[in-house]
Amino acid sequence: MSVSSTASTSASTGGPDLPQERRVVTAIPGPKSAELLARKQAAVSDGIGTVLPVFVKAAGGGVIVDVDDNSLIDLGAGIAVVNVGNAAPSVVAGIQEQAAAFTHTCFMVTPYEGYVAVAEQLNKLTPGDHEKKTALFNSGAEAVENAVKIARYATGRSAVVVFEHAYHGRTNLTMALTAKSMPYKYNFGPFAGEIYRVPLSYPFRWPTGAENAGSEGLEQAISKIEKEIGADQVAAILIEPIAGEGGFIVPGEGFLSGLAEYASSHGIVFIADEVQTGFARTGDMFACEHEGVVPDIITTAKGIAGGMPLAAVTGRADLMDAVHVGGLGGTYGGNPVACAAALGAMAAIEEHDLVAKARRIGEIMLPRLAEMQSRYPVIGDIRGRGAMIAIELVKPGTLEPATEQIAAIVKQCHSEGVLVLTAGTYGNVLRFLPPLTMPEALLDEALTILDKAFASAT
Ligand code: PLZ
Repeated sequence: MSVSSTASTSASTGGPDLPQERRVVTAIPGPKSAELLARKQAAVSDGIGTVLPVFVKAAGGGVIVDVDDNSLIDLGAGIAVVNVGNAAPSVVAGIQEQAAAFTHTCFMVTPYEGYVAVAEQLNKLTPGDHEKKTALFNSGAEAVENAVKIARYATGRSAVVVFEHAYHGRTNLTMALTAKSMPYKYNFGPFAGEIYRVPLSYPFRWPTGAENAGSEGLEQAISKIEKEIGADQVAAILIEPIAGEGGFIVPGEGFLSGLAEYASSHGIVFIADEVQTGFARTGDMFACEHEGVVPDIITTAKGIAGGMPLAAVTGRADLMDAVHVGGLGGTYGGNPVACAAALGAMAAIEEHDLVAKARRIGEIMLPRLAEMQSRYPVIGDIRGRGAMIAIELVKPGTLEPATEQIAAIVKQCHSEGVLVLTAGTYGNVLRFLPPLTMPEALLDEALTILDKAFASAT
């Protein structure tokens, strides 16, 4: 257990004014968290797992403070959600004002301006200058499901092409779209039909070398579509511009743009799932912008509303309007409080230039990790963009997952007050998703702790 130099303060409210320090004053988890964990185990379904069982009392800037008064450096942002920082002032103000006015009407019953304002913003901020429209939902999975519904309706076709290593959610249709069995799909079938999986360009693991992953990956994916489905049967090609849960796999250059071109020349709807990559995370407002790709439909959630549950489908107006009136919706979709939070979050991204902050985070992290790679051969690959960075751990000189080492490293980071997450089809990827409001000194300290964890684990 280590204790920071700064005196411990008892935080009751979060936000950016929370002392920005790492502070470990008890074992992790501490006694109060342990007590709550026992209650959780008695009351909450075992199906709901926990990465790090410290119970939170406040969070903001780059830290999470637990009920035992430990202050952890947050390299997860609630899985890429609080990009603007936890309890961001503009988000909190929006929520408070809206909640005091009204909390719900159901937009399909009696509409309100906030929903329309969010739609206008998304139509403006997402890639492409064409006419766009938006529909709002509650979760990423729900957005993806609706994007597929819209694409099928508009094309009159049923096949949906997805990729190896993909993650799109946990509902029945999105489980079918997701690649990995354990823990997402195992024993939960039968799954929805007309879903076809094709290879993903995965440079680190590409048999003929990373430099060929873009072009050869594209060739393989298209060949599979042509031979096994038939292009004119395909309603949509659905892809994460950077595969998130799959391990922050950045496809080789030309893969994404090639697929988008192929889709467009065959009347296939190209859907970019930017649920994890969106809202400044990758150093662009949306990850598709990096290669100048303009999707027909884009799904967003997570970073959209600073932590409130909200999701969106934004796309070409002709597609979004193809569905009959009343064909899309849901009781809570575009809840007014969530919409107010989203307007606050989008304002914060612009006001604090969080796109540039995300780039800066990448510029700090990548060279530090590269230097570590020269000392720790267990680091097989470093990848990602902006503030969406990961390292893949392998037995040195092989592609075999280094699963024991990753567990030891994560454990040590957690006990030293640095919250890190894992990912990857093989469970061997350490991923970093700091809030974009992370102070540089804290990021630096987190990397030093990580370095120490590698030293003792490898
Ligand atoms: N699409 C690209 O990353 C959610 C999953 C956490 P929901 N990723 C985090 C977990 O283990 O459940 C995600 C995503 C992409 C869709 C989703 C689904 O978003 O808001 O979790 O439904």
